Amino acid sequence: MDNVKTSNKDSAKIKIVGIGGAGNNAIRNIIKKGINVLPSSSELPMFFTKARYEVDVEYIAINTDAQQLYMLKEECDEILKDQGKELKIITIGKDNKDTGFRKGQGAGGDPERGRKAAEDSLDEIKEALKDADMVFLTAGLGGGTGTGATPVIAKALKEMGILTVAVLITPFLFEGERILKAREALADIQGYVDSFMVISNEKLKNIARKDLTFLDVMKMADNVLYRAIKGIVEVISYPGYINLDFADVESVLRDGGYALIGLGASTGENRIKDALEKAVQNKLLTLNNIKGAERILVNICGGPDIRMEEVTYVGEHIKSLTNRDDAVVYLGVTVDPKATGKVEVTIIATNFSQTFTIEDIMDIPKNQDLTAVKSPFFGFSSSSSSEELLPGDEGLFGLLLEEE
Ligand SMILES: Nc1nc2c(ncn2[C@@H]2O[C@H](COP(=O)(O)OP(=O)(O)OP(=O)(O)O)[C@@H](O)[C@H]2O)c(=O)[nH]1
Ligand SMILES: [Mg+2]
Repeated sequence: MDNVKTSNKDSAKIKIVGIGGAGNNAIRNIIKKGINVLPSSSELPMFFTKARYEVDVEYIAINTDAQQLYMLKEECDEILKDQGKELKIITIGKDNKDTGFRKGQGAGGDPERGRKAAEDSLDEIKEALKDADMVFLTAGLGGGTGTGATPVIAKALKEMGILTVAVLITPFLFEGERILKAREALADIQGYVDSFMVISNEKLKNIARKDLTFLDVMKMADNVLYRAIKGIVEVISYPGYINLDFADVESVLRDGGYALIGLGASTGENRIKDALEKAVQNKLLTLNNIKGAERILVNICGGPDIRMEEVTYVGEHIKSLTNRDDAVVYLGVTVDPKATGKVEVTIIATNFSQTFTIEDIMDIPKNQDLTAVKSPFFGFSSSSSSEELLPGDEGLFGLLLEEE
């Protein structure tokens, strides 16, 4: 912990970057659903106004596919204009006779083209990211653009010393050899970013209710991704009784390696116990257990009726769940005046003592033949996961799961 670099400012610039088709969809979903960086002052009790931490969130979409980017920009700018913002888009790459790459026309499932495109546009990408305090990189691995470009961008961010967290989606098993490409890219990315989280389409498919459609499952993945990023950004920005700020979050995420984010919400008599349990055993992310984690950030968000004993309960239990005496816990409490009756627990756990294999992280069964299916042009329409379909949080954390 001694050499963890932290910032001592009262504001932070966070950039959320979506790379390739799935990454661009993720950006759309985040912008549509929104992140609460600033609750309006009138909603807050007086004493919170002092604890406010300024967070500026900027959205950037990167793709080789220019048409997807223009459509996305039009849609997102309509929503962002109320906040006085717009989506920044970067079409990467330049014409290349050797690889057959044409600027603006996509990478056709070839990670090599995606990689080259990012390298050809690296100056523009770095220019767009250089003033960030923290960057989220999000992409679906398995295609050409996200798979090839994300490692290049992650490497550049490491060289710039910017705190970087990757939130990655990995393919369904039936996508065959795309999994092999995803595995390779994940191994690279993990060497460059501070922390990374993986949302496995395959895992979601396995735990989802059996009557769900293909698109429903992808939307679940997109919503988990949304909740993970929203969880981290809101912990930093939302004012609290016990306030966690950027430096705390940075201490947990800097050089954190595999990161688990858990989210749990509950109401009723046993709400705190229930919410904590759900957050710790987050079925939606791979490796759902905080055992072995050295650094943990926990934020409890409740209504004004949140009880002292509830906060104490979380504080007392969380460390024992890691099974480590040296675990460091950062505990925050925020109060949302509109959330009476409800508690939400957000957990980010990093620096696990055990080493995880890429197969563990991606949920790939042992002895699986992954080369059988050739799917270089396995296509997803760019708006496939854009509409609201799920009934809010319940949909994400309950109704859609087989066992709940
Ligand atoms: N959950 C979810 N997964 C997606 C979505 N779109 C694609 N994926 C997954 O992400 C992987 C990569 O797909 P894309 O993001 O479309 O690929 P790309 O990076 O644009 O690559 P090229 O189109 O070849 O340049 C796929 O194999 C799918 O497993 C989406 O909207 N939601
Ligand atoms: Mg694409």
